[in-house]
Amino acid sequence: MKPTDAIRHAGNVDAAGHVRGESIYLDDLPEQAGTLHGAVFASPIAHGSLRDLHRDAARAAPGVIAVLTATEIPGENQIGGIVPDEPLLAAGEVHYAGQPIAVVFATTEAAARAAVKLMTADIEPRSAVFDPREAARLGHLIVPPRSFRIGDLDAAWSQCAHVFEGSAETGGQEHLYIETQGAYAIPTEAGGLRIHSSTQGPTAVQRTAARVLGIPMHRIEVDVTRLGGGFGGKEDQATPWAVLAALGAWRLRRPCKLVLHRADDMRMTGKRHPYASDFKIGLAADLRILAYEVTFYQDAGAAADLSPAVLERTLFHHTNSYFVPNARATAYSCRTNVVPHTAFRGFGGPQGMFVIEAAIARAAEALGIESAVIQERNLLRDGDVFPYGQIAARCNARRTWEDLVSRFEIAALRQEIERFNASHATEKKGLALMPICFGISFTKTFMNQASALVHVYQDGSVGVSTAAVEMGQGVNSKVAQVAAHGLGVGLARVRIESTNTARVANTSPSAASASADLNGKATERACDALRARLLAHAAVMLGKAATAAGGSPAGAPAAGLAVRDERVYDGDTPTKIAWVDLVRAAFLNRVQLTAQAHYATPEIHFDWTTEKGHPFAYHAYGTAAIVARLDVVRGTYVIESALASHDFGRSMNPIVDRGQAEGGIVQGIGWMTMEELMFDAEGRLRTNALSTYKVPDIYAAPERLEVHFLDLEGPPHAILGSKAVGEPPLLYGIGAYFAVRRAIRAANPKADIAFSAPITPEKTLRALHGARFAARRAAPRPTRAHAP
Ligand code: MTE
Ligand code: LUZ
Ligand code: MOS
Repeated sequence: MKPTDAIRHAGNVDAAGHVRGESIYLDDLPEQAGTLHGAVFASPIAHGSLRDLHRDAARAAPGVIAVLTATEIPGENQIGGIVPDEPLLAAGEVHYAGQPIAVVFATTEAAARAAVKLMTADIEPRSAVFDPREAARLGHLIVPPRSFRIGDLDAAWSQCAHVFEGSAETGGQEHLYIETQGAYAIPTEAGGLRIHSSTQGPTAVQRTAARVLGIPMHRIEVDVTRLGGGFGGKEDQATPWAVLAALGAWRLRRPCKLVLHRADDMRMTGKRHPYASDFKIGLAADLRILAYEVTFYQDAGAAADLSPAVLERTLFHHTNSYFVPNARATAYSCRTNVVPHTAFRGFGGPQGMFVIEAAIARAAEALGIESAVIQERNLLRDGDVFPYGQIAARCNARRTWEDLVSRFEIAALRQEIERFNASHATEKKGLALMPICFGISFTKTFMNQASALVHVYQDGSVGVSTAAVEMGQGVNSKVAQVAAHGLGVGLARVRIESTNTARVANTSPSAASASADLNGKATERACDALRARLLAHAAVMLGKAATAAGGSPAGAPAAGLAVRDERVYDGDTPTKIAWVDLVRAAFLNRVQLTAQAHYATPEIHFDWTTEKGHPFAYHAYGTAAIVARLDVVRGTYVIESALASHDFGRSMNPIVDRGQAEGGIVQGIGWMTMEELMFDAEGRLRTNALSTYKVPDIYAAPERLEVHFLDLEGPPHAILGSKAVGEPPLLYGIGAYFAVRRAIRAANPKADIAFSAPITPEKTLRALHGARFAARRAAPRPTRAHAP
């Protein structure tokens, strides 16, 4: 059954609260009397031995209650989730500039921050590594390298008519969620703690706080109302700040709040992983890709964090939406002396996909053809096998490509660009097509579970708790829609509660674009159970069934009963029983009005010893066209248009999904074009403010941004047939790099352009007029820490 139009067009249920400024974020929580405020003292250098910490001046400063270091940790000084390699507070050694060493708690935030400025540390510097390739050479790896293989690569090269090699690199990316990291920890009775955290992963906060404090998880309740954005930056890295607040609350028995200022957030938290990669691609004479070999060097930073999982997704997506019969992908997670990098929308997928797009562009440029010819020739079809063994099913790669090309008249657009380029000397345009394919499910199978707790209150209103964290992506709207649809009531009856570990336990983070599917399916199940119980009682009320002892109706409800529009229907006929009357009567007859349900994605599995399996519930597909217009004199450019034909399945909320697609595209364009992290020679982040780190604003968004919804029947594991949409559209942004590259080559066909993103105007200018720049090199300037 399809959701009604009223439910489908609900939009974002949070919208009214947001625009009125009434939505509650962490920093809006009323503070309890006696609340202390924390500020963090961090390592000023990238690597060294911590000899001494001078905290007396800070301790004596006005308002300061305590300065806590590693020695004050009652449990384990360890926050590493996948690999136990990250202390909460540095002890003995520091491994990156910005690594927390101590936390000050004071009566006001200003006092805490002033006290931090009085602290110094004696650190004996040690040599630091900033380049992932160098780290790999030195053997500084987070985990052993992994390889995905398909076919017989070594034999395939000899069958190739064309073979091309090269390197490609992509930079990091700052999440720049509007709400910075923060938490508020409040002691509760009998040695408990309640932690309000701006986290995507409430259970990670609970588990880690318990570990660090040395107490059982049941003493800690984590509550999340909503986030002002996460984008992956709060999947794992909300945890340290929440645990520091918890440490303060635990030791000082007072409520403790810790909210990072923007500059601290930017220098102390991890970003998208920069990657350096080598590729080799082999094509048959008919341009089929026969062989592809790729090596990824992931800049993990100083600790594992989520890097091994991110690395894995790079491997899963290294062939993007192409069928490659013979491939070998090897990935190294390299330990460097920068902040540990973390999840960011796409989770390593974009880094992998950039490289095969670079390989295709290299081949196309050498062969003097459009990349699109090679791309189109190699798109996946149903029945093709991915390098990890899963068979492509319900594959819409070609469908989205063909729809894009016809709907947006790409052939005409191409001609128009050629005419423009022929008639303009100082402006050039470039077009890139960007097909995408993204696997939906956490790559760690066990993480694909969620649960829901649904109460129907005796007045007919409904409260839903799940593991899903709302961060602007609209998951609350979708879960509310599922409940309204499942119970046959209006959306206004449904309230989505905060995400709370005491109501819904053992949660996976809201991530991997899977929150609506996992939590929606759990909610659907809980509502199925409630509906069955209520309809069984309706059958009794209508004289269609008898009531068994104890108030529970005997047998299944009479077939044909349903709740629609808040009324019980018998077939197509409305009965006299309204939703509220049914609920009231069921309650008086002692029918349980609460249901809890668990959902675990069926069928998925993966064997990491063979690197084969069926890890994804399904894949999201789509194709975009990106057009860049370049000012040949200045090296500046605009992204003129971004047009996409995207497979949403049957979108359950087109307003939310369009927002996700548009936001993802712009965020992806930002990563590829203007967002550039710069570090100084000591590994300190120089771009730690909005004045130096540029993200796309409304002027940088494409002048024409159109997303077409391919309305196709969705796969069964997608909630209500509506495909996951959180991350995939970001991948379209990769096309921006290639569109600018095409425009540069239109101006200067001999331009020597590295496959190095972001392709900032500075790099563009150098590519356009490289020879002239080489002649008079500027004085040394800050470089990206990972630059080769
Ligand atoms: N959209 C908004 N507005 N804010 C966010 O923080 N995070 C993205 C995406 N869209 C994000 C967002 C990321 S990284 C993911 S994994 C998904 O939303 C998570 O939500 P979902 O699982 O409900 O799609
Ligand atoms: N997080 C995670 C993710 O732990 N596993 C994943 O597979 C994933 N994928 C995308 C985003 N976050
Ligand atoms: Mo998103 S990177 O899965 O939080």
